[in-house]
Amino acid sequence: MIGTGGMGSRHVNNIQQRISGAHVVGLFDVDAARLAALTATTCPDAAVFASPADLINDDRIDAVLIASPNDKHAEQTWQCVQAGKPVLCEKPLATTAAEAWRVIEAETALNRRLVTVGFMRRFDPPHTAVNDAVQAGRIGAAQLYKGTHRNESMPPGFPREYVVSQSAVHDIDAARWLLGQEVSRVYARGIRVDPTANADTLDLVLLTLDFGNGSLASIEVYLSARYGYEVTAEIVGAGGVATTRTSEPMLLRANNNRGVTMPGDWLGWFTDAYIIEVQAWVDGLRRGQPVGASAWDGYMAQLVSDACLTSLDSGQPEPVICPPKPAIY
Ligand code: ISE
Repeated sequence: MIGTGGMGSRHVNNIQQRISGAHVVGLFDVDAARLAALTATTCPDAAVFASPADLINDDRIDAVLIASPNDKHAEQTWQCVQAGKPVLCEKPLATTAAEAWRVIEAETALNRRLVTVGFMRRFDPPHTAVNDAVQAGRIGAAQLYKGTHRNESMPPGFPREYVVSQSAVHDIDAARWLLGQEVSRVYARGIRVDPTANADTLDLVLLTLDFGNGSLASIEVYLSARYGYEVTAEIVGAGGVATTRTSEPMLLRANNNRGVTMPGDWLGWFTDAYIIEVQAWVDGLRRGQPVGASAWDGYMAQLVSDACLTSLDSGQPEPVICPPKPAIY
């Protein structure tokens, strides 16, 4: 495990307590206190490494899960590929498409997939149910992806590009996955709603994506929705519509109110998806079959993200020039 912040420590706890077939044998983080807390409780037998490279290249490590800061992902994933170690890298694979392409070059040189990118919605039961309906032809040819992605709030100083390169990449990947198509053009617009946001940060964005077969996507990403955390996805087809649904644990009627409690972030909303994702990754590794989003998906998410950021600046639709997809993907 490289990185033991909010996401990394959730993965550590899931692996130790909920995942079968794997356990945490090595940790790296720059925060010694976080490491001490984990080795004192959840993984007392784990070795603490002085650097990501030391962990990646140690013979005791069979596979690596990366949850370090975004700007470390591409280099650490590249190091795993160079070491021949399977790796699940939390999204985004990279902060730009150019950075992600270096990982693709390393994997294609090896001529085998080692990389899974942590687009966990591909393992989220409401999303997989929509995908199953689409794949089974139950709604006819998929025409339109409609997504809403609302965060309760964003950390102070959230950089302008993160609303797309860190947040919207989930929706971009989900649209590509559920429509089964590549993006050909984007149009991105945004509004600065939160007065505490950086002057250049647009915390409510609307992305319109065109796909190669004429299908479309409309994606709202709202980083300061205030009421809670919520993600929805819908595929409109030629013969029907498939929409994600979540079953809230309890409906509360009290004080003249009737409603459900909303989680405050993705760890609460996608609790099961993170477990299903890592269990599928571990099971796939044991079968020698990588699962989930590939480095190509990680690259395409950043290529579309780059175009969306350009569109936000230009105020115009921008093309997405997709290179040939290497045969290993
Ligand atoms: C965060 O990094 C995540 O990956 C969450 O799933 C997403 O909802 C959030 O907007 C991102 O900042």
